[in-house]
Amino acid sequence: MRVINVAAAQMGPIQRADGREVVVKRMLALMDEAKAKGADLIVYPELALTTFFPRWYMEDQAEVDSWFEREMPDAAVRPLFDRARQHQMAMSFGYAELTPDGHHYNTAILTDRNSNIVGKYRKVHLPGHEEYDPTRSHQHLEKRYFEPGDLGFPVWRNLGGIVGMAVCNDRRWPETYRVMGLQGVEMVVLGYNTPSVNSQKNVEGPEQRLFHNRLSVQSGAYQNSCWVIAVAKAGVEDGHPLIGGSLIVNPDGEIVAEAKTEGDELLVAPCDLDATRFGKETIFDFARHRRIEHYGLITSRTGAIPPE
Ligand code: CDT
Repeated sequence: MRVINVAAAQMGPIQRADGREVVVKRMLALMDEAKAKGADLIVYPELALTTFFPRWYMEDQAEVDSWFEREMPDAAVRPLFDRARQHQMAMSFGYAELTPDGHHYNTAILTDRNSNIVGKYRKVHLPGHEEYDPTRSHQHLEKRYFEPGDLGFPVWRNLGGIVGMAVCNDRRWPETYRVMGLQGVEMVVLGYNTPSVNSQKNVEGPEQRLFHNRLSVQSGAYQNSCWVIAVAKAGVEDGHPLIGGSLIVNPDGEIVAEAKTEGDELLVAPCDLDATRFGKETIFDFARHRRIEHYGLITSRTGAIPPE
């Protein structure tokens, strides 16, 4: 057995006025609880340090940039790195990254037990739109504020396993998991901020959104025989509700832990990486069963083109 005790640290809402220091204190409390429960790895949500700011339409670039981190760790986040090292706990969390040469990404990092950053991932599948859209019940301006990630879907050796990352909307795309699956991924960690209602279809409410969350994460885990840890930022942020439903899913696609609240809530489960082997050596033995000669359209065509 190669067990990683994983803590999925769901976070309740972060209001627009909440400073990073306040948020980091909440993250530290979750980390201490994770340590008390024997966690080796703690996973926090997408954009864990701030409110989900892409719901706000902004024209002033200085205001936009105030939501981004220019270095990692910066002063506000350093206590998290220090505590994680003290606890000998690896961690992953999402934040808005502004690079020294002016690029903006929706990023997640992975650290080892000594708080060294061993992995960085930049969100590839950016949902939403670029301009203010008055037809929507709320805005989702990720395409305005971020560039698509430029790092692909790497995986890293950490904690004796092979770990990959994704961010929110990426979890809905089978390509995300498969590219990591082809590198032998054993655990995918991801965070999300998912509005409880579809801004373009108000009958799609929280129940259906939670269903789609489970469907995406469970199928990604099963089809690639890996663990998936999916962690929400949840609850009502300045009047805008986000779903909870954080999940720890095993390589059979089964849910082993699921959040019950929309607040700060810790799920801890022992994840045996050797449990990925059966699926990887049988029904999803890619080397034996994949037929890449038939998959060309996946990388040569972006949108669907139906026959005449
Ligand atoms: N943060 C994020 O990627 N949220 C999206 C909302 C999709 S609706 C524009 C998600 O896939 O959950």
